Amino acid sequence: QVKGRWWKEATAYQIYPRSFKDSNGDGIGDLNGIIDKLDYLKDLGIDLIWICPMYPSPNDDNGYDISDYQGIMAEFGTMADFDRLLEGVHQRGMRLILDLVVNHTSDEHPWFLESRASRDNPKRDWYIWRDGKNGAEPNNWESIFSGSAWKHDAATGQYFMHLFSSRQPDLNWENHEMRAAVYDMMRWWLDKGIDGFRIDAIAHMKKEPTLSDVPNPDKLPYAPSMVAHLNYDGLLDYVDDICRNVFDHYDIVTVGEMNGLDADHAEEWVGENRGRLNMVFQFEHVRLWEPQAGLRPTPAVLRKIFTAWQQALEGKGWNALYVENHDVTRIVSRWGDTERHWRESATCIAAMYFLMQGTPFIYQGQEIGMTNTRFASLEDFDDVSAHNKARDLREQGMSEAEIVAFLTRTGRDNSRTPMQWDASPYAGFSTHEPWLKVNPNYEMINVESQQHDPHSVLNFYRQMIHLRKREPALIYGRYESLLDDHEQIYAYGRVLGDERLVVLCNLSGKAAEWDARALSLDGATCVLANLSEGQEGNRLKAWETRVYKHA
Ligand code: TEU
Ligand code: CA
Repeated sequence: QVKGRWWKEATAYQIYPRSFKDSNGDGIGDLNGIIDKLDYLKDLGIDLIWICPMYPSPNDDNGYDISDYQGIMAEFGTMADFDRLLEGVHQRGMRLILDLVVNHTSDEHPWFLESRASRDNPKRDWYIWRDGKNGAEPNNWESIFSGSAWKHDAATGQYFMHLFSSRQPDLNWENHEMRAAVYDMMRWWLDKGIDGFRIDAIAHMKKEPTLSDVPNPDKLPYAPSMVAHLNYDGLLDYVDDICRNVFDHYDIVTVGEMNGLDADHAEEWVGENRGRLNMVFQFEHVRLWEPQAGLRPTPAVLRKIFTAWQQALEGKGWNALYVENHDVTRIVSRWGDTERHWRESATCIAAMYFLMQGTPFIYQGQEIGMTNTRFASLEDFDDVSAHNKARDLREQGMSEAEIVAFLTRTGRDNSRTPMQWDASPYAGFSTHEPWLKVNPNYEMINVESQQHDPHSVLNFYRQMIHLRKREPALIYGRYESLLDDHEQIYAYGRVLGDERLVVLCNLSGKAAEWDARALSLDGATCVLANLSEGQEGNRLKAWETRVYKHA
């Protein structure tokens, strides 16, 4: 058993650089802004930082369309700034991982410019080019960002594949020269001394080899195509090749963004005896909330998913724990209650996911309970996928107001509004109007106002992080699901030797009781709570959470 690895004990923090902190007053977050906030992160208890892409990019998808893998986006700074950032992180005893986006590049990447130049260009096969079929696209696949997954290129008369935006052509992982170039790039960053990678969209790298049409029972213009490229058969061969050529030669941490994986197959990806990735961001709890449903998941649903992952990897592999990132709406708006129990629900959900076995990730702003924002019109949205979706919905006959309402509920821009540092104009993020509007609630929800309030969401996170650092059972202990049939309370234990901690979360707006015969806290001490009163007997108030220790 590989125990005691630094990344298992770490608490991780995700930075969306465009929205974190602007240091030079142009309304755009940057690397020097991150450097300015390293002490804040250290003080919070963060050990590991993941920064979303900060490479040169035309910003069709805010940096996830990379035009130079070995540079820094001019708006974010220079390579010298990056080197200072890395040094600043290491000086403080923290680590830094970067976003590795190799399912696709930007259409402005030199590789693609060459590839599109002519049919016989040596890099033609680095991307996925096909002839059209009967005057239309090569197949009926829908892009993840709406519309066709193919774009016609007039210069050579063929189509190229793009599973995301049309400015993000997919790399052809069947091509070994392309792989070798990508591996050189990975080594270049690792040799610079970064501590690992979060691997973007890894689930989509392998495509169904014949690129045939997918079933389209609803006769849509383009058919949902996940069956042909989400965790498709053979994907693990690509992963093995990356590991053998690059990852195996470094002492790093790797986290794959792995939609389409369930607990039953988790070990294949992160089983310690398989030697592949260290962790994956699984999607089962995130996909629960599909726009259409919009319903808060019950404890039973969450318990089922999380318990399956906890049990599948016990003693075999390691979980990445998260409830927010830059692709999903804010968790307190999604699962909590921002109207009546904002603080309580933000902290209750926090304790629920954070104290399981795995490395917890916090997305910027989550630690102060940032919420979804308001959008007055389509112009308030930045995200390319939101605009593509709007186009589709308009074609389906939806009104502008309905589209805005739909995107307000579901849009990724909700989690990309500038970080709320204080109550000054633009929330202390910048002195200039930011690239995306600040959430109007910044005067109420911000770091400064929570810093010295012992009951704030921020201080709950800080206490929770430090509790986890103190209690080995919260890191290495076995997870046990408790109160299995409870309709309001999600409860679990963490057991290591003689130590036992119990996490209780009332995920509802009503008081909840449990049967003391099913779970007794006799002799246990409360070590973390989100309400100062309460703590009486077998009863939790609305959205109350308490953590107990038996010793
Ligand atoms: O997201 C990709 C992603 O979430 C897919 O893997 C997922 O299967 C799909 O969205 C299901 O709805 C990453 C980044 O996190 C995101 O910000 C980028 O826009 C995207 O890749 C393209 O690079
Ligand atoms: Ca700036």
